[in-house]
Amino acid sequence: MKTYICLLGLLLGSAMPAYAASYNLYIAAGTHTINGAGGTTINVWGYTDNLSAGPMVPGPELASTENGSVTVTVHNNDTRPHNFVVLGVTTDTGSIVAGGSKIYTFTTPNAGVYLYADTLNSNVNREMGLYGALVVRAAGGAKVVWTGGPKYDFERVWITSDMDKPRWNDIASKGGTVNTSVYKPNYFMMNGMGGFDAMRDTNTTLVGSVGQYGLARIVNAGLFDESLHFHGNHMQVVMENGKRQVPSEWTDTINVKAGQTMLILYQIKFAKNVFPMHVHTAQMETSGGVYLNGVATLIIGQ
Ligand SMILES: [Cu+2]
Repeated sequence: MKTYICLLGLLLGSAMPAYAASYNLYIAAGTHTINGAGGTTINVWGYTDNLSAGPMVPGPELASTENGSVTVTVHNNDTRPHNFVVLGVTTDTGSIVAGGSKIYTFTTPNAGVYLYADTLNSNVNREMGLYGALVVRAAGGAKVVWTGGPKYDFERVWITSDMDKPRWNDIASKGGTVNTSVYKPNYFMMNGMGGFDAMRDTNTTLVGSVGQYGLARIVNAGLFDESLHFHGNHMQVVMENGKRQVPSEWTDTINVKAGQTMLILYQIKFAKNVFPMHVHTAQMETSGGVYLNGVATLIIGQ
């Protein structure tokens, strides 16, 4: 559940109000299903904002604006210790005991996108599904990447991830000790979905008219680097790990390293055309060994 309070806007009628966002996140154990051929149901741990629902993989999107203030109360309803860290933003890496809760308050930095995750347990907790995105938008609702920065017409958040079901999820969910020196993921996800769903999901596909700019806020929550290839046009990297890229680079393939973030601007070039956006590592295009049910989505020119 989230609530927004426009502090300065209410008090002063300011044109540039500072927003305060407040969230409750619950950590729970449960299952996550990947649909389509090769898909399966995996034991996961995740954050959710719905106490009566199971874990969400990825966790709920947190949103703020430049220099906004965010309060996140994290309730650990699991039987193991967990934590909540916004990478590059918050510094408290201490654990929240089972059954306990902790309040995190922070000011959001540059507009962009940030990974939040459980950093405990040698990456096992993150791999199990404890991750999500913090989106920081420009002040005042402007469709610019940051105040005074490049414009966009529409935006998507893409969270990529991977899971090693037999060696990590099956073991950790049953209380066993994962041998973290062996990681051979067999499920690769785009916004928690296999590619077959992600190529149809209207919150994931990049859809626009010729000339429009789509902003993709990309978070690699997985443990493998993602080499993402965009067909149909070149694009510009405008931010990497919260750092603005000026002048930005034109490319058709980007490498988003494990745990890192990137913002790209892609201009729709062709009407009535469909192009793929996919990971360039064949193995990572799969779920349960089935090709194209991995990290993939579509770019659609209307
Ligand atoms: Cu390609």
